[in-house]
Amino acid sequence: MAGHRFPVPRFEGVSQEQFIEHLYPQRKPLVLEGIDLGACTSKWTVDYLSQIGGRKEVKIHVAAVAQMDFISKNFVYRTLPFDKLVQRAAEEKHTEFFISEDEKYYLRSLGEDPRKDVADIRKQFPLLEGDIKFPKFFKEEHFFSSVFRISSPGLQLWTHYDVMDNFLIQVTGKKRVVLFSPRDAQYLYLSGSKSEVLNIDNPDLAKYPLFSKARRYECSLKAGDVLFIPALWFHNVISEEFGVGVNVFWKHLPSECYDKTDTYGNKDLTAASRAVQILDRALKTLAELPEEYRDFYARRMVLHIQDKAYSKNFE
Ligand SMILES: O=C(O)CCC(=O)C(=O)O
Repeated sequence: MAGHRFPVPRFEGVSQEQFIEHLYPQRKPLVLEGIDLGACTSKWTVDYLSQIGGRKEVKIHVAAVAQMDFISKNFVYRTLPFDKLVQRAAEEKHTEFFISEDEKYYLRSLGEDPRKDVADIRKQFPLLEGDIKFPKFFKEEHFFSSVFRISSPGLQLWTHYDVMDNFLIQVTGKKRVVLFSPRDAQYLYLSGSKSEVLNIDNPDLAKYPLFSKARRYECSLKAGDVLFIPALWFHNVISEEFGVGVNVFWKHLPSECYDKTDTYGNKDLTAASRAVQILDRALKTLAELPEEYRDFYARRMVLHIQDKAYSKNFE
């Protein structure tokens, strides 16, 4: 496939100061190796997680295919006790299943009441808390959530962005992550925060011709790696093996910028949502014009937005 590919840079043994002073301000994805994550990377086997994680019910995504699609919803939500989920996600073929014997599972853990509470594995899985240390590269008071990500081998999660900074901790298993810059949003065929292009390795270029212009930043994560995903960077995740990850979101902007009802870390900032609503009203007003005039004023508005709101500080 044409297009530019870049490896995500890897850094070993980075100190808190190096990260905060030098790496973080660049606001680009990077992989940190050799961070002290506690005993989880060796302890969190299928047997251990099943025993210690307990029988708490978790809501999971179940799909007959590996490529999960949030837009067409080619998966169903089901509930399983946590221990069963771990066991089933670790096997290729299931004797007990919902749709098919080779169905795929994905857990994105939630808060107690997902409409009100954010996920924090330390609260929902207290017996596992002592096994994991989060990278101390942001202020504790900025912590937002910590989320279990448990997936079947082969599972691919759709390309999407979140609005908070994020450390994706790969605890066990291998994962390939492809990231796209927020500056390339115009090539990703977005529907809300998700890209319509599911098959990013072999895209249908007749349907999505601009996709080949999107710059791809790729990395492979192994147990113990931590991927920094800056807010707004699109990411697509392919689990090459059964794997357990935990991601930690934090708020790097003043708290009032974020939508108070956001328990997932993916609702647009309140000012962005307001601006989009105003734009929708402007578009309704433009629709009152005859086609020739609507087209002309729409082009002028695009130029005005580019002139006034685009930044030259990001590539
Ligand atoms: O690792 C995964 O399964 C998905 C990670 C992700 O989407 C995130 O950290 O925001």
